[in-house]
Amino acid sequence: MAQVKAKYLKDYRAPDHTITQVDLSFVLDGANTQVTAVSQVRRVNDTAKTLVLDGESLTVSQLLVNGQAHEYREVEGQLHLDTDLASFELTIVTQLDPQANLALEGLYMSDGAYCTQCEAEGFRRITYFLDRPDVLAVYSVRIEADKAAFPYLLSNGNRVDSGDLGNGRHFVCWQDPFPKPAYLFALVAGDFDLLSDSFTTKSGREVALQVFVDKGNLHKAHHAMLSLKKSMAWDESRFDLEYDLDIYMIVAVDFFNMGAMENKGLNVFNTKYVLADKDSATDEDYHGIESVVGHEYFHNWTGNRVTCRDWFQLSLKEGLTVFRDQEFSSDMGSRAVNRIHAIKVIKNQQFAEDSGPMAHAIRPDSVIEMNNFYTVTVYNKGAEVIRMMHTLLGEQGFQAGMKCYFERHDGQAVTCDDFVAAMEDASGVDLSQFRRWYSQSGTPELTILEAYDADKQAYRLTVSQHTPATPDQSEKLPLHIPLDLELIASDGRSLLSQVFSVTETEQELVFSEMAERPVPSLLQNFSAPVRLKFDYSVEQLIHLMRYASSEVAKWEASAALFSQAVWGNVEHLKAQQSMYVDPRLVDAVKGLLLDEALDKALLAEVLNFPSLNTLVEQVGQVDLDALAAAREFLIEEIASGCEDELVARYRELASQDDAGARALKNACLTLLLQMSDAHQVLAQRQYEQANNMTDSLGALAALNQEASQLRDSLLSDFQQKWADTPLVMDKWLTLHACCPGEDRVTALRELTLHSAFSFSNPNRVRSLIGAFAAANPLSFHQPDGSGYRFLTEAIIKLNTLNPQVAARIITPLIQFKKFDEQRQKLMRAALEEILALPDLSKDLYEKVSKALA
Ligand code: B3K
Ligand code: ZN
Repeated sequence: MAQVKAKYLKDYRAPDHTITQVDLSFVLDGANTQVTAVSQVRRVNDTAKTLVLDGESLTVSQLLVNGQAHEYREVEGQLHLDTDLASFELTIVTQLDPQANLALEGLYMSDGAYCTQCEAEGFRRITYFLDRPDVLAVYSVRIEADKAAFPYLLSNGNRVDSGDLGNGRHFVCWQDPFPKPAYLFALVAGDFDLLSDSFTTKSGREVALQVFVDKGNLHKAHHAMLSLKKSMAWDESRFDLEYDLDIYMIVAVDFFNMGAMENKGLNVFNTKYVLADKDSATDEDYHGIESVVGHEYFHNWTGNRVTCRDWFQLSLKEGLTVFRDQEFSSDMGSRAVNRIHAIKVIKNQQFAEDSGPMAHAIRPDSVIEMNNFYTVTVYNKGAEVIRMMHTLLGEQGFQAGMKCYFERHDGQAVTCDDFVAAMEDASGVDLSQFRRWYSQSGTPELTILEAYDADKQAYRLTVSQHTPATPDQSEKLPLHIPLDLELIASDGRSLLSQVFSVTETEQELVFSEMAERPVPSLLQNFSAPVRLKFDYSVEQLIHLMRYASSEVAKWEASAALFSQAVWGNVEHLKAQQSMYVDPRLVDAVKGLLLDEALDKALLAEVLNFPSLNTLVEQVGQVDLDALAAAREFLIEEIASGCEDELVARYRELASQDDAGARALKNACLTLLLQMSDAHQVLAQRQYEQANNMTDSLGALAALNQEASQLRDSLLSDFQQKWADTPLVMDKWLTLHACCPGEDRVTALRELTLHSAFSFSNPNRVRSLIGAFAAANPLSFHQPDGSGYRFLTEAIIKLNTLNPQVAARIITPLIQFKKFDEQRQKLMRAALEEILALPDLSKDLYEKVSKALA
């Protein structure tokens, strides 16, 4: 493969030239699309003699400097142009073929519409440019295309002109008054259904809101529109941030590499995060739409108005914006349940990333392919780092920090350090040690020991922190860890609730006047993204489930109780002893099922016992087969111990029409079906009577835990019903991908030929192949290696088709260190095969070479 070089944060240099204004003109004409870019270039480094522009897969047909032809060289995918002018106008005309662009980066076609994706470095596939986020220019855009096929021609900012050109062609001109980096540029041309609305900002400005969807889908756009209006209102009330243009557009496209993109004034979305009605979308889909619409909207301030100096600073906008979208969801719905979902992402996925070959800090030090760093670490751990600052500063201090950040940096491209400095200066809280969270990778372990001195009535916690070395970094320093804890008396009274700052390698917390040994609720609300090591007894955990003030702490206690019991049985299996379930555990679950006052969505979270992936994440090395057996045994025992209560609760919930009730009902159903086939009839009835997708899919998912005739027949009924709705067929593909069974791969290979599947659409690939590798660990890790083979074949195909998607779905294959020797050998062999590909993409090269290093 071609030489690949890593880029380093330490090598950052301000640009020699900048571009202040660019006028783009697109003549959209299938394979012969022409782009003219007229840039006003200014030299910022007086000694610079060469302008170096980025470009990829472009054909230049003309290049002028101040209207005169000028010499240039193409050097390793860049364009070099010698000049010592202090400022000049640069005109470049390029040709490109959007139809041939299957990587879905730059200008490409999605189902007959033109659209763009420029973040991180896609603009260089549109024209030669200073494609770096610290070059901010004012854009004007003219788009010309066939009028019948492309009645809507959209770009950033405000529409300033339009007209007919004869020959059935027309044009539209756009102007974006806000200077922006190239990654926020967008263009869309196509024929859509349009949902229009408006929002009046708090200062009284009227903003036109438009959601564009594929023809025939207008009725599915309302939830996205409602979510947008809620987001706009929320950002005003909670963050005092108002929208700044006269129009906000969202376009939903079917071919998209990720969830959505925050281009200034013109968001492009994956249909998955726009389209919903209750027949075809689950409650979870509705929630996902609200959160992604919010996320992209919130970027308008955290990302667009203030952007990143360089891509190493990605968490500046992503961590902060995830934090903001999480807060939005929590203010709109259940704070506890939202927090639990966020915690699960960290514990299941981020901890896995941090203990694998791709471990990196939330501000990475080196990058080969930037697209590989849109990770759970940068996004979700990044959001936890922001949340910790929020915890340390409080809402008021944090908001003062935000205000200071915008006052200092509006219109600039800045660093994570600039953000922390604003927080620090506005609040007076010293964050110097805290900054290490930005540069240090790996998951800290927080070990806590307790001691009680009855004579002195003193309770002591000894807290120590240690971050294991990661492949990218051997030395680790102590971090500033906010430790939120509650002490609870034996009668359930809360004795103390407080956030402590842990800053030393080891430190002690002593609590006096403790008449008895309290039960500690540690790391409440997951106050830091660390692994907590505390040797809880069964009684202590049950006490927390009953009395902890925080609902999240109750859930944490239940999950810990369950995990401990599973690991206990894994030991029994190893010692060839029979497995065992503590009756107190069954009683605790029964107690929760009988507690009508408990929030239903929260109880559903408790009953969705830790998944195999969650459990795998808790240890360094795993015997997957023993773990799966122990987990299944425990669930079956709990379910049979609570069978009557589960059935009663299920029946009572059947007629209730709210998301919490549906979540709990489906959790009960899943447990009942795992316990016995006799309950299949409940699932069948639920499927047949369902008037919404959450109920239909809940029934299918519960049945999908085991092969059965009923499962097969309902799945084929589902397929017939939804054959014409790709987003629902994705759910069908995922059900197939996640069904257990030794010969899953044969069935899945056949499904890759099914008309519902296509390698060129990322949603289809993620739903079938991605879901199989990430969410069906037992089939993926079949000892014969068939799961690895299947994934590898798909990756080899995607390497040339869509490298970004290939590099995303490879994740479970590079995290092989936890598995036994035989499996590791097979996984490594698969990776060797990929590494040897003659045309290996940078995206895959970076991940595979690190995994094999
Ligand atoms: N900023 C985009 C992600 C771009 C991914 C590029 N590979 C979406 C978001 O985080 O809002
Ligand atoms: Zn984002």
